[in-house]
Amino acid sequence: MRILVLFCTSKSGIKRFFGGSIEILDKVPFQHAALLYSDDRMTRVVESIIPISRDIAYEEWLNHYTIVEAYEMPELTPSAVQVFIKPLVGKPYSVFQLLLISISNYWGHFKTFFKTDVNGSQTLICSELVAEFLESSYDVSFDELQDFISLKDLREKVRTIGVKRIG
Ligand SMILES: [Ca+2]
Repeated sequence: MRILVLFCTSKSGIKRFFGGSIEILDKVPFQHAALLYSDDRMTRVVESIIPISRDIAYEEWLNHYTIVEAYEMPELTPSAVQVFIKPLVGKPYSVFQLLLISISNYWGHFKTFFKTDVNGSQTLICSELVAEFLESSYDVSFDELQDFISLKDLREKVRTIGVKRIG
């Protein structure tokens, strides 16, 4: 299956407002990350959003977002995709993690107080969902604790294994 990591902005005003603050804090030109998987029969997107993460048709997803950058990752077998995606769907969103990442963007030392994950895979944010998929599917690992992986961290890692298709 084809796998793409999508970096995007929201088409809705209120989300743009909140997303905009994330964008400034993270110093990246987008607010959200999602995972696209596709074969001859379908194209779907998995993403962590408020209130819970979901798996939706790409056409429907496009009603809500504009893609800023997209990176194609190495292909995976359909069974691998299903195994890795399933545990990431239906997980609550963690606004608390956004707060933690925002604080650490201003004060890097803040992160060193945390020796273990705050909530791990129990609750997610968008960058964390994609990062977790990449770690389980490819031979990559992030230096950050899972709960502190920002959009900026995610893009740096995606660029090392993916090929840019959009942006
Ligand atoms: Ca988490």
